[in-house]
Amino acid sequence: MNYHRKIKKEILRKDGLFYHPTFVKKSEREEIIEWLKTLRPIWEMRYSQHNPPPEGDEQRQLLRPVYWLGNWQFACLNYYHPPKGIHNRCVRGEDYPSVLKKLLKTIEGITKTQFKRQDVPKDWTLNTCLINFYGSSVDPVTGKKTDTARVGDHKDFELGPVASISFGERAFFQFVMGKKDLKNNILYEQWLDDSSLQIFGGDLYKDRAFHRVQRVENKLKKSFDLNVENFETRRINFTFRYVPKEHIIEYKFLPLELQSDINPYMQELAIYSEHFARALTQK
Ligand SMILES: O=C(O)CCC(=O)C(=O)O
Repeated sequence: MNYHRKIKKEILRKDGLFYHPTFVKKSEREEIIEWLKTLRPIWEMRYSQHNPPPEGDEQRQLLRPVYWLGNWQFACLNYYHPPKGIHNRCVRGEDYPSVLKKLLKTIEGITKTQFKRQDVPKDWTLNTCLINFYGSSVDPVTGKKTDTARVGDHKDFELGPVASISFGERAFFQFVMGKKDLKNNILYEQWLDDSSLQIFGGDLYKDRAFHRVQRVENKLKKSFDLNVENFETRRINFTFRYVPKEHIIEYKFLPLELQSDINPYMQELAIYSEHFARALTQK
């Protein structure tokens, strides 16, 4: 079966998918980009001493620098993965800046009106956010650039709808059925525009389909002026998700071996973040 359908450049309301191409206002966009300059995104490794690569896999750096708000799901803690992987995975992070808090009130409102009630869990709130920086890594010695602006097939396992806002170059985003790169497995594909909002949820788009970013355009030939080391950022994506309060843990309460695995990241974050500096001193 060919699931492919063409998308029109307008607000879409489908069963489990919502898209608004110009959701974020110019003034809000400017405020968010200014605020982003205060962050120092980090490069994470997928595995760690106490969570080594499983057989057939190897240690690797993530393709892009990241920053998390609300709580930080370190890659080496294996991300939040209910129903089994819910403990010791989401470490309390920084709060959202006010511009994002305001946007989220609207986004949560849209979600509650546009999505089926059974697809929005009780207590659902978009309390955690992954900020992905897409672009090219730059070799500090040779200056050679490598374009890493893509994300392979995956699911977001947090419960309920996920909302995503994008800035910069357009990204080609696909929902696909089945993990293998089969022909005609594309459920839906669309370009995610600068300042757009996408929300997806429910059985089809969230639970059954995988999603991926195939490529990010490079038409504007300019990058964001951010503090991301050895990297040229041409797109930024915020993905907002829900983690129940009881599954968010303070750093000091993590088992000691997990504290030691993420300690280098916490130290790096603490250089510029009061929140992480404080978390490291709490006993
Ligand atoms: O960059 C995007 O549009 C999607 C990011 C994504 O798939 C994720 O954060 O899980």
